[in-house]
Amino acid sequence: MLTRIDHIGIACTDLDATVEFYRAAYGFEVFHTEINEEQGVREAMLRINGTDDGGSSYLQLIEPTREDSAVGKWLKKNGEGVHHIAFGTADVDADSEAIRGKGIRVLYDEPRRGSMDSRITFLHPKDCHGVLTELVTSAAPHAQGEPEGH
Ligand code: CMX
Ligand code: CO
Repeated sequence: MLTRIDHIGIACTDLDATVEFYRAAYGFEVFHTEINEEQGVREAMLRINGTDDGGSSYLQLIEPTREDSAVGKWLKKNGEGVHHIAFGTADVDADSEAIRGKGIRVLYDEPRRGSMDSRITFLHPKDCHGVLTELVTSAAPHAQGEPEGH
């Protein structure tokens, strides 16, 4: 069952400048940063709120690490902006298989590693009315650690 917005993925050309915008405009702080070479992104997670299932909601700011990555291609075509939405679930395997069974294309045979050791998969935007949709099962909340710099 999809129970929350896990994150909104925002593609940017300059991650540091975008992080600074969210800090200066709204006071959002960086919770976590990493490079995910498989996905071709350098990313910053800004934690917006906790939720009652123990998960959280984030903005995921993503800068491509290479031009031929999904985000690199998308940025070249569209410029900066909202790239995908991600729903949180306790069981990405079961939910993605159920959604696949409805005829919606799930991009991976098995979920892959996402931010903060989460497990993720994607649904094809052409089957979702133009929205690239990610499904996420977080690592156990205790494994997410404390925000950076705290
Ligand atoms: N949102 C909506 N539509 C999108 C899209 C997006 N983010 N990305 C591509 N599309 C559309 C394109 O506009 C294009 O439409 P038209 O044919 O009408 O022009 C169509 O989908 C095909 O796009 P493409 O540019 O040819 O790109 P590909 O088919 O090579 O790749 C996709 C599209 C969705 C398969 C690829 O982006 C993908 O595998 N995404 C999942 C992985 C990912 O995005 N990783 C980065 C984020 C990592 C993270 O969240 O942790
Ligand atoms: Co994402």
